[in-house]
Amino acid sequence: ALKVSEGTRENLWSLMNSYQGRDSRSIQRSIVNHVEYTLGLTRFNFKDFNAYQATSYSVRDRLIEQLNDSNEYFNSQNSKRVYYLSLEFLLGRMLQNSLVNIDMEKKYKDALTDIGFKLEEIYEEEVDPALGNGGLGRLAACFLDSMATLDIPAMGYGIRYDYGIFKQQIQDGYQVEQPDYWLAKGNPWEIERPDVAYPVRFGGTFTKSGSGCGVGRWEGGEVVMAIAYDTPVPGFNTYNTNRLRLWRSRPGNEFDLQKFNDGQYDKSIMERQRAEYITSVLYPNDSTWEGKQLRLKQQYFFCCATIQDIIKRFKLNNTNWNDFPKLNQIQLNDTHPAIAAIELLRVLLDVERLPYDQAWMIVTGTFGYTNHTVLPEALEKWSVNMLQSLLPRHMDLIFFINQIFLEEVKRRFPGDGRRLEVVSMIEGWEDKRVRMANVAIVCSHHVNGVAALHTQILKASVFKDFYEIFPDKFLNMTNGVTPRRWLYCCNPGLAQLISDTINNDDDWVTDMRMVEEIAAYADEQGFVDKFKQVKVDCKKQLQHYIEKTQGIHIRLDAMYDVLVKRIHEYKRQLMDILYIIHRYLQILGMNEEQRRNVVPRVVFIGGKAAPGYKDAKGFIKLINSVADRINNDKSINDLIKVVFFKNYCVSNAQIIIPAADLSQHISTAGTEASGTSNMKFTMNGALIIGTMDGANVEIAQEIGKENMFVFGADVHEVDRYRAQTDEYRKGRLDGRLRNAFRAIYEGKFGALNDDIKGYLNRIEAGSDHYCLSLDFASYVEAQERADRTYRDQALWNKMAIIGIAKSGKFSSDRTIQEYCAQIWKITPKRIPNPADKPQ
Ligand code: BZD
Repeated sequence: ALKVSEGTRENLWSLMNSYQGRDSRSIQRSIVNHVEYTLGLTRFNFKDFNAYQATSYSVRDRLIEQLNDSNEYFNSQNSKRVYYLSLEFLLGRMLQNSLVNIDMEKKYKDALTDIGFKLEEIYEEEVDPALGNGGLGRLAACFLDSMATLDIPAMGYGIRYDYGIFKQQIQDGYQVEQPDYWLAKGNPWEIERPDVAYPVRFGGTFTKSGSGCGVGRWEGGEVVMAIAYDTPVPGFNTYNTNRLRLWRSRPGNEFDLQKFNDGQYDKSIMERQRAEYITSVLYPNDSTWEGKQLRLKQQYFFCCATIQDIIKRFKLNNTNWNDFPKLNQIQLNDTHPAIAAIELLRVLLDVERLPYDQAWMIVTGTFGYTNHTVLPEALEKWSVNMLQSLLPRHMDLIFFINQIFLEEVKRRFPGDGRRLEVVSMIEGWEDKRVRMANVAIVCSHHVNGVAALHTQILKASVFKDFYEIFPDKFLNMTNGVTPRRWLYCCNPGLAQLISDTINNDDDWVTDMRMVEEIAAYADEQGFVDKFKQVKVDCKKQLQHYIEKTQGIHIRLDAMYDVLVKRIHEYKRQLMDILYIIHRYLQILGMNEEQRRNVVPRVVFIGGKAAPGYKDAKGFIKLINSVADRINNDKSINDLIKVVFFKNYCVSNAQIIIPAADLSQHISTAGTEASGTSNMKFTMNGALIIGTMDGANVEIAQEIGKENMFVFGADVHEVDRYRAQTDEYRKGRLDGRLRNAFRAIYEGKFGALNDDIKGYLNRIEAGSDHYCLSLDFASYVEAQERADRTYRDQALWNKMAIIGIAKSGKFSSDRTIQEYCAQIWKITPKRIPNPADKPQ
């Protein structure tokens, strides 16, 4: 490696000074340079898309310098690091967020205007990198932003999928999935690192020497390479820039010369292509578990490369393995990367040859596990046979640690056979499966839920037997969202109003609790008027977006009622659309006078259904059928408009969330682990109609229940209702619900899809796991409260303003501070900004 003297350093530094220039001319020069020399175009003629590319490269140059300086600094200090392992990072577009975080948005805007481009239009050229399904992936992205902003030496690790979450089209009311080949036009944000590559083995055989867990030798099988692609993650108002490292699979280096010589050239090439499949596609399932072999390969592939990378970095400065947990904290975003813990154990035992007890201490001192769901059908359980054939040593080690663990449980809970059965990492007798949650819990020093209620449920039921064994392991880390993307970037009008009002520049952007000050203005006419104007502007922007993308004209003077999230039975989009049917039937029965009293609503329902999830797809069809009928019914004079919001994703969430008046978070109590869009909507001045589920409970605590439209059964009532018989529930079917069903059966909303009909029939027969009938009456009542409140605009706006003011808790900065203090035991490390150095 090149070691440079201080003098050479100065010289090298000054060579790159041009990139540091923050004046318009320097910005323009770097953009035009990239047009000519990176893109190979002429600077005299390039389109918006090329301007987007060149601008991104120009911003990336700055980020790379910051990234390298940060990394060098942390290495020189042998800093403790946090590694966030996730199979999903739902980043959303990067250009605006990067510019805002390095405080150059205005400068780039002016520089571009000068050479004939509009920054806002250039933003629209960026593809939305969508390497995640929903909340879990987006949470990982918010955490990256907060960790960088809070000066935490951290890295994200994941997979660079060729295909992100599918694009949703609607044909004849049905969801149709289109592949999302997001890399088609290149990705200016990533840095390919062909030199950072690690081998990953699958299959083969393993032999063991010694007693106990022994020392394993794993040989043969198939070896693929993991290649690193880095994306810089700049913090807001800090020089610190972290790294997101995503792995891509490539063929192993060994080429089958024998086959080649036998004249099977094409076959040997095809085998190499198989390696590339591993990172081809993101699995589009967010709530049911599927034991696909390729998914397991993805998980191990990325964990294996990541562990090698982390160990390599550790070895730069360290030789004492006992320091490993003190210097490295690895957080598992659900169980998807849990195999990393077994991989670390394997490397420590078989490669580093540490004694078992020491290796085990290192593993359990390093990992933390975050759970994101209580739905039993979502918990990962890999077939023992599959694990054995793909990862023989890992399966062997899981059996080994399980045996030791169960012996300890036996000692502590003698005669409790039921408990042994439940906490075992292995389930079943013939068709054996590995319960990954159990593996993750035993291998981690902390296990957390993502909202207070969710953590309570983990402790009291899902992981009760573990909680009794390890009471100190379990804690709560209520989710949060980054106020940079979800307020400052997506709602500049509101951000400006906040800054102007609390008279504190943009300090609140890194200290959301400061926003509380605006509560004092909730009754002040001048402020309220400005707030109203901000909302109207956001609604205009959404109106324009809907007109452009879906060809639907919507009125501005209506309540914008929004339900956007993945489509799932537990999230109860069905209950919303059944309510809309009820509302429509009600309006049909009204006279002119009564209709004048109706609050006009535009109802937006959006979200993707997993491609194999029949019922969810049935709901989309029903929503579109209802929309079709209502929107074309001239007699109701636009009192209701229903829009199925197509292809809901991060970039259009940034348009719809600021424009919402009413925001629906209506899951059956006890099913939504947290929810995070509820936080985003609150920060943007929408009022929540919702159940006491997930983080809604804490939002109510912060902003006051009286500032939300809370309804529905709580967790205990849900339990009691579910314990009743079908007969009991059938006898109590809500009358308005029955009428809505009738209207559907009668064909008011077009020809009926058999699946959806079957679904409704089952509810009528008393099979109502998600409690639609139980909650319908109170839902209707809450909707009526929302209408009454909306008619009193002063009250409505006051509630919305208090919501914004008291939403400070839900910044992911607070969440990350809690992880740092309670799980990772790490403190911020502020890196010096070289620009501050006296020249
Ligand atoms: O995680 C979600 C929960 O449903 C939300 O309640 C919670 O707010 C967020 C963040 O904690 N879970 C997911 O989004 N889960 C997935 O996307 C997923 C993906 C692959 C496999 C299983 C689940």
